[in-house]
Amino acid sequence: MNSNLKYPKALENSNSLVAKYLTKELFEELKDRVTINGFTLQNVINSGVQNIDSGIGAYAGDKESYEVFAPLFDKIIEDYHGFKKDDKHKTNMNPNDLNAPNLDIDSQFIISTRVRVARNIKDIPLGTAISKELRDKIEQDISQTLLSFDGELQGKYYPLNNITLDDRESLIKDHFLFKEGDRFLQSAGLNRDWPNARGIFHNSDKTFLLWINEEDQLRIISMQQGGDIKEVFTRLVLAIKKLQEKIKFEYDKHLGYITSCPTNLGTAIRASVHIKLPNLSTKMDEFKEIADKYSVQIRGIHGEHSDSEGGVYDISNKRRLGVSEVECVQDMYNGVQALIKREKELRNKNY
Ligand code: ADP
Ligand code: DAR
Repeated sequence: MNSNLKYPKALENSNSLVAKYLTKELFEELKDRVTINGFTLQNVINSGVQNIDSGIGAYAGDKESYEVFAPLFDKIIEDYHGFKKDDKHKTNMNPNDLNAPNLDIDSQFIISTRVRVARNIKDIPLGTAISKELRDKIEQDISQTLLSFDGELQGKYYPLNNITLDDRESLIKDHFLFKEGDRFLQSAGLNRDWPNARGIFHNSDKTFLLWINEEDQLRIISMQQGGDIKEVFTRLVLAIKKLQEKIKFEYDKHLGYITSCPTNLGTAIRASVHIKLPNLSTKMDEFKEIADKYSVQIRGIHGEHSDSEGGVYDISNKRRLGVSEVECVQDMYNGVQALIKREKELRNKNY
């Protein structure tokens, strides 16, 4: 029993989805619940309580968290994804179903393209609740599996412990490596024992990369310079299929691929381009209007909570649950196509 647990007053000053939906009544209903891995309501909301500027404020400790704390998570999921309790997720990773001829053959606008998915290992607690021993085992098992990859996917695993600070900073600057977990991840328990059992695998061209034990246990990444979105997606699907031959991922027929943060549920995919839009970025209202119309997000070039640099923006799909992987990548493609069309019109008008 956790009867001495009191409703966190900090939430009264927050605009997060946890603050919005965790009423005092719901808090009383959920405060004594705990998952099979010992994850409590306090664990679920700690990030949102410690960081009142959170957008969401909640993390799951395991697949069961989404069932045990469903009265809270279901509301967060419906608000963020527009996905209701009885809705069904779907999947389609067939690149042939993606209609995406290269939008920028002469590289006037798109600097680089990246498509990533998050995955977690079936029947293992998420990074928020995992033990050091199990996290170490995940690193060993996944890096061992990757050693068998050949052809374009052949590469090398670099444990974070063995990467010098200079090399880490250079890999982060060049967008290949994750930044050290921010305060949101810290409060969610995702930075425990950092940097042990964290690392990056990549091929010699750094077009196929895999992060181990960051926010999720795997971040499977395909990326390259230029705007050939279909080629990037095709490589990602090849890597996912190869990994699935050896590893079982946590999946739910309603929520799709299970992730520590509810914003990544479903396909757990982010398809993005880094793009130069010097004219459209002087008309941010119009820029945002086009982005909203095509369900794409405008972000800075170092991902979450970062700023645009040199007029370069990160444009990525907003939808990822209740839609297929092909639909998410198509969303991004269609949004980028509309942004480039408008950029060209404004550029021609200015000449
Ligand atoms: P997540 O995959 O968790 O959403 P972010 O979007 O925050 O991660 O990006 C993680 C890293 O990948 C950041 O350093 C970001 O700069 C880099 N990145 C994202 N999209 C691209 C892209 N299209 N080209 C190059 N780097 C990218
Ligand atoms: N910063 C946390 C998580 C938002 C989604 N981003 C992730 N999962 N990286 C928040 O609640 O704002």
